[in-house]
Amino acid sequence: MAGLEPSRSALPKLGALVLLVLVLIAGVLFSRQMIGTQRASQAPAGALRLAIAPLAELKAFKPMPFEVTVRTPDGLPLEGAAVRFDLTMPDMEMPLNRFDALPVPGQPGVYRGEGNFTMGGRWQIEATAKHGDRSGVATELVEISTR
Ligand SMILES: [Cu+2]
Repeated sequence: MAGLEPSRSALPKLGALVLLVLVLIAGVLFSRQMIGTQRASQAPAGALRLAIAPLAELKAFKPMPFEVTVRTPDGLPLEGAAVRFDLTMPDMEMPLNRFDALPVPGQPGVYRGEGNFTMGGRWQIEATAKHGDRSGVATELVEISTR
């Protein structure tokens, strides 16, 4: 009948579908490790643009170094901003988990701080920058392993 494929072609199609799904899953997992790198362009007009980058594999119960790049609305690296991080859990109340990020010498617009995920689970990393009357924020959701 017209429109029906011979059965022998179904297997390669299934294989291609499985491969596609695997590639998509790998992409999602990889993007979790690469969080924050593409968020700067989503900032509202006039706001500072922030891009968060973890500097280590994210885990609970150990000091985690974070980096954030702060840019002006025009995209220029911004020095002299007051920058801090807040780690929160979307699914429960947690004690305030806030730390400052300090400028990295020789890297204009780059700030680093160190924080601690105090349990495993779903966390939000939020970085806030203020400079004069301008401010900006970036957030990332991550799943934190305890192992
Ligand atoms: Cu919690």
